[in-house]
Amino acid sequence: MQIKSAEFVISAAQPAQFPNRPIPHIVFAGKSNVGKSSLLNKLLNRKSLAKTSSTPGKTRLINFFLINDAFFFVDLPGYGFARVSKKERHSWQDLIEDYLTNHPFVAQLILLIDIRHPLGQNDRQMLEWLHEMGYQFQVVLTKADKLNHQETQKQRQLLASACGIPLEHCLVTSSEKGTGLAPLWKSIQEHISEAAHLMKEKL
Ligand SMILES: Nc1nc2c(ncn2[C@@H]2O[C@H](COP(=O)(O)OP(=O)(O)OP(=O)(O)O)[C@@H](O)[C@H]2O)c(=O)[nH]1
Ligand SMILES: [Mg+2]
Repeated sequence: MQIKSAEFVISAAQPAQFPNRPIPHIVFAGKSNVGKSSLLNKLLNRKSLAKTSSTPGKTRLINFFLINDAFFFVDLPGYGFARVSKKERHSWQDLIEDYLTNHPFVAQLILLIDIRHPLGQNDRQMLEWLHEMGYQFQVVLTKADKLNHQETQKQRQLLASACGIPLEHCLVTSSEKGTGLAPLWKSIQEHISEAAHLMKEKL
């Protein structure tokens, strides 16, 4: 995909701030520090459009980026971040749940999982919820540069099976090296086209 423009639109702290323009949303979700903001930047070939940090919990609001004036990339706060108060965690979980449950233009959710680790409890909950809701989602394993080829294959198999998805639906990426981006873009583009088509029919 050729990126002609990519701009930050808003950090939403409440549902009233979610953009309501009828164009597809591609959502990046996953554990805190898994590499959501980094992958989003890498896909857009922008160094620091989304803020990244080695300290978990960098993204605390729902950040919307408008791409090519045609679709949104949505950077969610990571789950499982321990160093915030229960109250703050609940408020942002409510915000995410509200967004994912009620927003009519979410075309695809990209669920990021660190390739080095087994699924966490939060990942399992998210997967269960996605299956239950019949959500369109794509699993992406991150930080593949940290493993060798053999370990990568092994982890991919284990994690695809733990997620209950076929191996070929479990993509492997590294934002550090810029690998695995083409198949991910292909998947994103398919969902954008499909969603844009459905939206046109509804309008
Ligand atoms: N080696 C390696 N490090 C990565 C990769 N992707 C991200 N990181 C590092 O992981 C850390 C977290 O990255 P972020 O992109 O900020 O993670 P996030 O999921 O947005 O985190 P929160 O906003 O806290 O939920 C940073 O130090 C990144 O440089 C990758 O592919 N390889
Ligand atoms: Mg982030």
